[in-house]
Amino acid sequence: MKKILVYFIVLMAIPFALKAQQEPFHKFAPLPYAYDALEPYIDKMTMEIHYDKHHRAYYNNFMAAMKGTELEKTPMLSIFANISTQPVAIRNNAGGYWNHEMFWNCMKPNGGGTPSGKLGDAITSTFGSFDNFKKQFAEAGVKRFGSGWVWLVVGKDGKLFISSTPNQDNPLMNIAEQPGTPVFCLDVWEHAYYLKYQNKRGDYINAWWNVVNWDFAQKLYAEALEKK
Ligand code: MN3
Repeated sequence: MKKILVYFIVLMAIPFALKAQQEPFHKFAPLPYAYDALEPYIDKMTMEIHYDKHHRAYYNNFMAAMKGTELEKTPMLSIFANISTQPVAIRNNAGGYWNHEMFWNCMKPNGGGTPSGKLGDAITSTFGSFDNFKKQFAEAGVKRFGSGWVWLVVGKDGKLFISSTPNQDNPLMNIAEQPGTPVFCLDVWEHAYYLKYQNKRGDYINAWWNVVNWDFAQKLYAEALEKK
């Protein structure tokens, strides 16, 4: 009787084992909220196209570019730490995939406000005030020539700084001019705002502060400090 029970359990487990095997190591995560959840600041159509077309294309191209290589089972942080050894298709699409997943989490419905706790304290002491931080962060976004990102980063010394990267690069990449651990980011590619804000990138950034997710940044900041 016991043997039959063991056989039964093993048989029941097979579909789960197969599913685990088929599931890719690098996953395409669902958007953490509805497409229209960030209205009126970020419009529904922009979110649909940004997530379901742009982000998905980066993911699919990343999957295709690494097919059959060890990257299929390599953690993103290791890929980024050695990105200089990879073809440009990996650099652009791994970056595009990972940066966007972070960006979705840096926003939430009914977001905004100011960060509290340790991150809030660190921002105030580093930049003088929260308003100064916002001003410098927005300036980095407006000044980024062409397409790219703005980041709030924890450096090797544990201190915060603002940086901007071109294209789909990020501060985790070993080719970054200012490397570190990002805790907060803003997409300033035109596809992130053009439908609603056209050429007015500054207006997009002003509106974006209303949907930022400081809880997420706070969590990443605590994790970054723990790793020191
Ligand atoms: Mn984008």
